[in-house]
Amino acid sequence: MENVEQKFQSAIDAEIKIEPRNWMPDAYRKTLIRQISQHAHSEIVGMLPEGAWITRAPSLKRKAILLAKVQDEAGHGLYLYSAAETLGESREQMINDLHSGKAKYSSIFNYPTISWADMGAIGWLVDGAAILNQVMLCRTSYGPYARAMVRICKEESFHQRQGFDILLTLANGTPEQKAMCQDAINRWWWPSLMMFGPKDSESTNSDQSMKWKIKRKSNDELRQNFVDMCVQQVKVLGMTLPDPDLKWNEGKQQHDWGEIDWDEFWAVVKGNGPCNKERLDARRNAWNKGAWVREAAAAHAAKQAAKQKQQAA
Ligand code: FAQ
Repeated sequence: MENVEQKFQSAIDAEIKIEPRNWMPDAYRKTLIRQISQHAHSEIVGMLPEGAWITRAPSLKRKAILLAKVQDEAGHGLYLYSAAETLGESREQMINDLHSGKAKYSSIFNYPTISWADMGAIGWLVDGAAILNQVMLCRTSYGPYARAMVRICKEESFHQRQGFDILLTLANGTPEQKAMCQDAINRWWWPSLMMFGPKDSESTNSDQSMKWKIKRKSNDELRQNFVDMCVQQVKVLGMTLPDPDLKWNEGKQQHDWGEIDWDEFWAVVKGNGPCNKERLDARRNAWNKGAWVREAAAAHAAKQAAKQKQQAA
């Protein structure tokens, strides 16, 4: 057994991708199922905050763009569920775990979207944070996950650009539009920083995930990259980030910044955020309302299979 584990680790160290039929330690499989399914759930639940604005987009062009973006998120969820299925987990089980509240999804999607500017802030900040994390995942050690991430990242970068474009338009608009833009940045900034997970010192999974090259950068490292990137971009908008402690540290060649409200983070992760209940209710309702579609598809597939059997006989 030790020998197989050594061989597995050597393959990882040599940057050889692990594929579904390769031997892998149980804990590696479990970690991947946990992370990939949480990631899939985040994409699906993540459609809800923006979906609420499709009918209220300010122009046909903005509506078409937002519609396409939300559809992309559904596609990302589907690639990711498929990647997790290659590890032996059924989609039904994953979806049951989401609906029962057992499985997690990203904390960020438990915040409300109260103005059109929130569509811009989600695109710029939430997709921006997601990209930083996901670019690293294009090189993750499990083949199907890495390959799914390549396509997802291409689409996410379009998402980020469309969000920035919404904010830039508002930033160059009337005083009310400018205020809306700043308000959205103020509300989404800290929750976006929380997307990267707990501090490294409190991250239970990071050490092992880094050894297995599932993760290539730590939560804090990615969060720092994100802060440094946003400080530059917010200047283009002529807006500010809501952190009085944010300043350039010449010695470290990076920005220092304030403390995240970790009590808020854990409350949201544990199901007590502003919209946790609403989000899960929406997903459960959608699942129940779609029962007839699943039944019709299964009945059609069974009929086709019977027809083919009859023709072959
Ligand atoms: N929210 O030990 P760690 C998107 C949990 S996709 C909720 O550091 P790990 C696209 C964590 O699961 C956004 N829970 O965990 C989009 C663990 O609990 P567990 C999603 C969180 O796995 C944009 C515990 O805390 N992206 O946005 C969060 O090593 C716009 C301890 O944490 C991904 O899922 C959180 N923020 O690192 C869609 C990327 N942070 O499972 C629509 C893939 C941590 O042991 C609109 N995932 N937890 O019970 C990852 O890279 C990692 O899983 C991390 C967490 C970095 C999220």
